Parts: sequence; structure tokens; C-alpha cells
Amino acid sequence: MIERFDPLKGEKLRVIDEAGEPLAGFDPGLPDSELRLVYERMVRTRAADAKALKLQRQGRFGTYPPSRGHEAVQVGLTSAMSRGDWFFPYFRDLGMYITLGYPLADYYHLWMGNEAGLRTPDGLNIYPISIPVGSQIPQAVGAAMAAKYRKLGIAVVTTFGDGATSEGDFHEGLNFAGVFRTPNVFVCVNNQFAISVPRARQTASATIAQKAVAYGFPGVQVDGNDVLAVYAAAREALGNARDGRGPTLIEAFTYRMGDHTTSDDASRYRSKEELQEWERKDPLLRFRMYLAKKGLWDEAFEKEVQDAATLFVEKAVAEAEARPSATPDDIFAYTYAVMPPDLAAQLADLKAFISESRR
Ligand SMILES: Cc1ncc(C[n+]2csc(CCOP(=O)(O)OP(=O)(O)O)c2C)c(N)n1
Ligand SMILES: [Mg+2]
Repeated sequence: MIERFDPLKGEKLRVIDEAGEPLAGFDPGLPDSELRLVYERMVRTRAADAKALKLQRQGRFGTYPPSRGHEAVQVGLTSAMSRGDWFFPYFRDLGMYITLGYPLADYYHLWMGNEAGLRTPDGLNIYPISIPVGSQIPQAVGAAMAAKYRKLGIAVVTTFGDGATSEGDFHEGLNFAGVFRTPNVFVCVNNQFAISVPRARQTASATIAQKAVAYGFPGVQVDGNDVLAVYAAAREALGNARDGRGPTLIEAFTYRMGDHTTSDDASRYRSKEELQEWERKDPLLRFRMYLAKKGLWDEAFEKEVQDAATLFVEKAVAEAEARPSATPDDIFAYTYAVMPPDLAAQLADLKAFISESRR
């Protein structure tokens, strides 16, 4: 199916149109219970994101990158993954964490400033978040190479933004993946901006998906506000990776409805009209219309899902805030099993500075 969409022509895979109508041909055929679960995950993600923003404004959270508008990519992709697959995230992936079952309290704890929140619980194959743009891509390729040598039959997924495609790491990673046919699924969350830099200033290519052509493997552009389109593309790409048919690049075309982070003001570089246009394309709204047409959504279901999301979020906040605050040691604790001498010296300096400034 992926190969039927020519990335050079900018054809986008779509399953649901903007009015919530199903389009013939590519529906992944999920059972009703799964469809409702996907919606619940999207609602939880939106609620958890909105809460994070409020906490930041109240001084209870650190700098935070909101992801309103990305829910279809986040939930569609991870809903298609299997337990054994690995995930190498970027910094705007809240819905991935929620869908993969990472405790929200841990995720909040991280953005509250404590790196202990990055420790993935046993049984979840999630790598720590990469803040340096694109650096997770070669790491994901290395992990996929290892999986291939060990014949694990798993896929290794990594996400990154449109801005990351200008980094050397992107090109080195994809080139290597193409040559060695690693079991990778590369997902570019093209939200059309890298902070204030628009996509047109990032690359002269018509699409990001077409970059896969140069590396010798399939690339597909999907409507990133259509959760079933993302799911369908991801399921096929994951299957190809697991079965030894090599990597795929998925470009999910979407929009970040909020600011880049809580220290940004997107109204300085994007128009109100543009934002309003994308609010009409809201991924939750579209999926809700689709579910309603299938008789799977009504007001009572909405209330049930919203109430459950509020409870889920409030529990995570209470749990994260009940934990001890970060200490100076925490800044140094989570990189090496045994701290190298230069870091130990820096930690001693920091402690001396703190105790002196308290005197
Ligand atoms: C190597 C590197 N350069 C610059 C930055 C600063 N920075 C953080 S996010 C960002 C833009 C990323 O844009 P994109 O990849 O499109 O992801 P998005 O934020 O839009 O989700 C930049 C330049 C960084 N974190 N790492
Ligand atoms: Mg971007």
C-alpha cells in the first residue's frame, strides 16, 4: 500500500477525510473496541498536555514542549507497535508515552526537572528522550542493526521533527539504514516549523518523504491529522521491518497548534488565520466525527472518556508532586554507571558553591 503513494508527487495517504467520512481502500479494519481505545488515548494525551501547560504557568513544571495537534501521529504510530519493538523518541512525544504504557507520573516528573523520570520501567523498550535535535536517529539505526544481527524479528521506531531532517545525523542514519536494510521505521513529524523556521526554509525538496528515495527505500507522506492513516502506514512499515524487508520513512504532515515550548510565542511568526485553519482540522475532531458516523461515539461516551482522562491526569500530578524534588546529585547521576573523575570534580564544585552561597 505504501508504495502506491508517490512521495515525489506529494500524494498523501488518507483514510478519513476532513469531514470524518471514510475513504475507500485503506481502512486498517480495526475492531470497534480498538477504535474507541484509540480515541481514548488521544483524549488522554490532549488532557495530559493541557495540564502540563497549566502546571508550567503555575511554576510547578519546567519548560515544556506542548504537542496539541500531534495526537493522531502520536497515538496512531504507537497503537500499531508491538511489545518487542523499540522506540527512540524525540522531545514532543507525550502521546507515544501514554499509548506505550509509560507512567504519566514519570513523564511529568521529568518535565518537573527530575531526570529520574526518564528511567524507563522494566518491560518497556523506550530509549531516553533526545533533546539534541536528530541525535536519536543514528542511535535507532544502531539498535536496529543489533536487532538484525541477533535475528530478533522486531522493529525499531524513531521520531523526529521536520527541522531534524537538516541535521547530519538524519542523513547518516538513513543512508546507513538503506545500505544495511536495518529494521527501522523513521517517522518525521512534519509540523511545518522548527521553532520559527518554516518548512520551506528547511529543505528545497517538495516533500520530506521523497528523501527516502535517495536512500533506496520507501517513503510515504501521510495525513498526520488522520489517526487511521498514520496507523495504517505504521502497521505496514513495522511489518516490513520485522520481516526483513528493510526500513521505511513516514512523513506525517501535521501542525503544532501550540507554541514551540512554554518559552516561545508562536504568534510572532504564524498568523491567526493559519492557526484557525488547522484548528478546523483538529485530529480529535476528525476522528470523533468518523466514530459518530459509525455509531461508536455519543455524548455519554465522550463524558465517560473525558472523566477518565481527568482522573488519569490528576492521579499522575499528585503522584509526581509527592516525590522528592531533584537534588544537585541528580543532575550528575543518570549518565554513567560509575561517575568519571571530571564529573565528580564538577559535582564537588557545585556542592561547595551551594553551601557557600547559603552561608
Ligand atoms: C542539535 C540541536 N540544535 C538546536 C537545538 C535547539 N532546538 C530545539 S528544538 C529545535 C527545533 C526542532 O524543530 P523540529 O525538528 O521541526 O521539531 P519540532 O520542535 O517542530 O517538533 C531546535 C533548533 C537542539 N535542541 N539541538
Ligand atoms: Mg517541526
